[in-house]
Parts: sequence; structure tokens; C-alpha cells
Amino acid sequence: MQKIILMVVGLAVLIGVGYFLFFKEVAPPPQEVGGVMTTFEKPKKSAHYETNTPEHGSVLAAVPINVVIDFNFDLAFPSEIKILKDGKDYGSGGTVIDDNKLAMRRPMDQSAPDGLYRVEYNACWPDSSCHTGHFQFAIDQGKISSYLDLRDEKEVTVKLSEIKFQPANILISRGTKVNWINDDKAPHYVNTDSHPAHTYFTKQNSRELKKGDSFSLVFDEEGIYPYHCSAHAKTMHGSIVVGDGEVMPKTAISFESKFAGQVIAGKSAPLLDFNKSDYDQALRSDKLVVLYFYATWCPICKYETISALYPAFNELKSDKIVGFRVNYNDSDTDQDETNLAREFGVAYQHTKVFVKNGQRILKSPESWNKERYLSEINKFSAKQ
Ligand SMILES: [Cu+2]
Repeated sequence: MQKIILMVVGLAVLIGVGYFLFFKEVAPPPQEVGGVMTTFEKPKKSAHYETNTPEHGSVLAAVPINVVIDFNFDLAFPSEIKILKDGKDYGSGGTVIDDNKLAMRRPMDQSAPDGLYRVEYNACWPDSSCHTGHFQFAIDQGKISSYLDLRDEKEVTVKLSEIKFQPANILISRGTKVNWINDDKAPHYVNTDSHPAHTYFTKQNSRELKKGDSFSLVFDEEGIYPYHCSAHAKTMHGSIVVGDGEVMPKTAISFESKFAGQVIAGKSAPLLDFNKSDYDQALRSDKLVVLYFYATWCPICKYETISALYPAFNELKSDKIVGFRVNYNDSDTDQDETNLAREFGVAYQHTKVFVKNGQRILKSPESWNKERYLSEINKFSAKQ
């Protein structure tokens, strides 16, 4: 009897897992696109269909350079791809069949707006029969805030380390050379999506990279380049966005991508509600860290922040400054904040402390006006 129960349970688990594996690709979970929860329809796969890039259900931080669909049979005229949104086709130029006849592609208009796209295709074979299919992807350029902004660099390095691309998501300028170097004992590859067709941007396919080996490529065209390692295709993914600087203001990217906490004021230089991970990160940087010890019950604190601290941060033009409003002796104060006050010997609310390169360089319990904030911050941030 026990054996039978075990068998039934085992079978149920197998069916459950099988169901999950089969359907998770068919119906991807709803995703946020520009702040709106978006549901992707089930794709329709034509005969001989294998894969496509962008992937069905993906949300991209920039416009794809092209849409590519892979098949396991010889494509023929008049195979065609349409990239549709609100009835408009954002394909640029015609559909091209690759030389090996196993993929067709269509470049995408780089001025395509954010939103949900439906790719409709007609795949035709040497016997003149055709089959249709469709899938969806979305563009949300707000996602660029999670990319590391390296647009000032002419040459950047991505390490293949601990079975990851590090950094995995980067934003670069046109003409930038990207070098991938394998730091792991395990051999890796750099492969353009999809897996295993590797057709999206075929120049971005390396040979096997053993420890110490490298692969380089210059990116000349704007757009997004999703890629992976074909030896670790399930987990090891990266993405490159090539932008020309108009994607969004650089300063907004550089701090939004680095700090998780709530921004209270500031554009170039953020003033954040204190949290330890952002503070630790700021300490490791070469930025001037400005701490303001604030108590909710303190009228001077309220007046000083609203009339002087916040407007000063809003006026700062440098991105070499990070501020934190730290709760002190009030009901919002947490243990990290208590520890920080103790570390700097803070004895009064509305005390400010400046830290640079891990060193305390100023401590003042006085009340400052906006001009005093700007002059002190600019003076200390300019010092090495
Ligand atoms: Cu790998």
C-alpha cells in the first residue's frame, strides 16, 4: 500500500514539474512596462520555428537592433516579419533571410517608442507553403537605470567570473570597444542571443574562452545587445545598450543605478534617506559624503532641511557628492543610525558630518543657511 501511495505521489510531482516546465515559457508572468503591469499573450509558433530574439515576454531597456527568428528548415521568399505597435510597423527596411536560410531578420526603427510590440511573421518554405506565427516583447527605457553607465569610456572590460558577466548590464557610447576576459577555471563563451541559434548580432560570438582568454568587439550601432554564455545558457546572461547620450540625463542614471534608497532632494548629487547599504557604497567611492542628523520632533531640523539643505542639494551640479538624512534620537531611528551617531560622537540633532575617503573631515552642530551649505560642500568636495 505504501509503495502505491509513493508511486502516486511521485507521478503527481512529475506531472506538476512537467506542467510547469512546459507552460512557463508559453505564458510568461505579467511584467512592469513603464509602470504598467503588462500581460503577454501566448505566442504562436509556426512550423519549423526554433527561437527568436528579442525573447517572447522580455522587457528591454532599449530598442533592439533587429528582430531575428530562427527555424530548422530552409526559409524562402516571401517570408516576412512585421514589428507592430498600435497598428504601425516599426521594422526598418525589408525582411532578410540569412545565407544559411535558417533565420530571418528585420532591422528595427531606432526611434521606436516604449511599449508593447507584437511581432507577426510569415515563414515560407521552398515548396511555396507558408506558416504564420507571432510573439511579443516590450521596450521600457526606464530600465536603463539598472545599467552601469560607462558612456565616458572608450574601452571597457567585462569579466567572466563566478559564472557571471561582471558587470552584466552596461550602457556604452557608439564606438566603444568591449573586452571580455575569462577569470574562471570553467571555459566560457560570449554568444549573442538566442540560444542555441546565436543569430541576433553574429559578430558577438566568441570561440571557447579558457581562463585568461579574451574576446573583443567594437559596438558602432545604437540599440540593445542581449547575450549569454552558451556553456551556461540558463544562468549566465548579459546585456549591452549602445546609446548616444540622449537616452536620459547622465546624472540621473549614475546615481539611480547605484543607490537603492529614497531620494529626498538633488539631481546631480542625491540626498538620500539614510540606509546602510547605500551609505557603505558611498563610503567606498571617492565622493564627499554629507550626513545630516535629523530628528522629526526638532523644529530647527525641519526649518533647516526645507530652507537650506534640500535647496542646496537641488542646486549642486557635481555628481561627486552624496548626502544622507540620518534619523537621530527620534522614533524613526534604527540601530544603524544609532551606531553612526555614536561613531561620529554626535551629541545634538541638526549636526552635520562630512566624510571623504573614509575620514571624517568636518563636524558642525551649527545651523547653516543654503549659501553656507553650498560653500562648505563645494570647498570640501574639491579637496583631494
Ligand atoms: Cu559560461
